[in-house]
Amino acid sequence: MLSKEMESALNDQLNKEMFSAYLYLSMAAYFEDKNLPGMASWMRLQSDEEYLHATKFYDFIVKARGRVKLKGIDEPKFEWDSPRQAFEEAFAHEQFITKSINEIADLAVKNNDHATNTFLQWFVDEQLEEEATVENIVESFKLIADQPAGLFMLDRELAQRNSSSSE
Ligand code: OFO
Repeated sequence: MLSKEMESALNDQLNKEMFSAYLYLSMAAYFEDKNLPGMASWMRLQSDEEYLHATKFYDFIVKARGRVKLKGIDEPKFEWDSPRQAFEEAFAHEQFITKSINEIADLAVKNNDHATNTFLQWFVDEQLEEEATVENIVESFKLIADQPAGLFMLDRELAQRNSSSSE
């Protein structure tokens, strides 16, 4: 059985994952508007992944006999100065999510809640991967330095992502 403190932290994280899905869907719409279909598709898949992350929290809370409490999702940003800025913000957001996951894992350790701590280890690994993936894209943006041909190539490259590339 989850402690009330743990239940609340897991529900908060569920909300953050839903916000991530919303944020990346908003970025996908931004890229659609900029005629960058590869980046739009990449972000759309990222949004789908975040929804899956949220439902992993949902399923765990139910399994651990806690109570899921859904909260309002903040309105995501609508406009970015450039495609590069959107990916830089996605990277910063992933760093924020990593910090949040680590804090819940710390809480689980402090409370001797081994089941929650074990559940969270999947997310600890996933965050390593997510940060590395988005950071690589940010590095590619730096290399192309706003050249249209480079942007076109990067868009084509990001279009290659498929839903099975990561969970
Ligand atoms: Fe759920 O990993 Fe990104 O936010």
